[in-house]
Amino acid sequence: NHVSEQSFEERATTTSHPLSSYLFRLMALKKSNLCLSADVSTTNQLLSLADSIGPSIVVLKTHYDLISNWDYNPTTGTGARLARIARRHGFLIFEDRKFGDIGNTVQMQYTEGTAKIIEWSHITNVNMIPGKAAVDALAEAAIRWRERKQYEVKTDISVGTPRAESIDSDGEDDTVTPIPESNLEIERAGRKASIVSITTVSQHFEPVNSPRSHEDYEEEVFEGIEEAPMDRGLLILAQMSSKGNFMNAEYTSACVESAREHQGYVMGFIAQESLNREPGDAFLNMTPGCQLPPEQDDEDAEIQGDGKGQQYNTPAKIIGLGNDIVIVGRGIIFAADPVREAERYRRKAWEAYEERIA
Ligand code: BMP
Repeated sequence: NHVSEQSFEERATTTSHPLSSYLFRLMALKKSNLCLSADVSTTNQLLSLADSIGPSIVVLKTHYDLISNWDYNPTTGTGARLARIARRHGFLIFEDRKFGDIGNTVQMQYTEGTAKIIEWSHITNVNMIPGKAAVDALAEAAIRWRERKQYEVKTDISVGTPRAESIDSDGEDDTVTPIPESNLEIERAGRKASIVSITTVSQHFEPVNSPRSHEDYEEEVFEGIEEAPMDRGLLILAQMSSKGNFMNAEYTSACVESAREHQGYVMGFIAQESLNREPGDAFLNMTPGCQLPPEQDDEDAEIQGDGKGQQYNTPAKIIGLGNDIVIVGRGIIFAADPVREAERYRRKAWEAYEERIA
């Protein structure tokens, strides 16, 4: 349809959602429409993966409740550390929480409780089974949160947080993958030119509980990319990849209606096809259930499911259907060389996008 023929640059200027606009610019800059589903079991695995795959992706999807040692500290914990890696590599964090309860409960789960998801995750999602009120409630919570943040920034009552991240083994009991010498050295599909110099940001922060000196903290940034806006966004789970799921056409249409009612907060959908159906629609469509056949195999080979209900399509098929971002988990994580495999997925999904808008 109309929207799927537009470039991401164009969509960055036409969307009314500040976070979507940022994401579209990031996609154009990094030449990536890949989201990594970081379904691992420990904090170190998560942070190492985020750091090594960061250059290839524009979104990193978490399930924080899969992490056995998730650290809830708001400034030194897992969420805060992940947010710093996200800032350094230029990607957004998406907690795949699939909220699914009455409005009051989802508000509390989103902003309070152990994980305080809204603090570290730019994007989250909702399972609209309880009705549209769940979306209304999350939107309201996000507005209130933003007002509070703006007040904190204005009155400078927030504590300075470290702006750069480095993974060390302090207090962690699992294996540590060192950060590569310099990510600037890694040339990926000729995109080296878009990566700029190292900016020292020591003047901006005071490391919390850190034995390191300021000089140890340096931040690499993608040229032209500023920090993500202090906005939050929601994706509505409108279609699923799993076999025999109960999300029928009527249900999906109700999801689209709800999205239209909250354009300042809802960025788009988790779906299997583009849900931009009417001329005014300009939503983002992100699609899980994505794998590539092994490199040596036929590109068009059928991909088997995982034996637990998951069904897979190739990036070419998914992007060809008008979806914008492919979400890949085990296809990358379980590869012999995840960094190289992430690049293969990024390239395939990007080529499919280029073909679509051509
Ligand atoms: P994998 O690529 O390893 O199959 O992982 C897919 C990821 O996407 C999982 O984290 C899963 O929870 C999520 N997901 C999905 O597979 N299908 C959906 O319809 C919605 C999802 O969030």
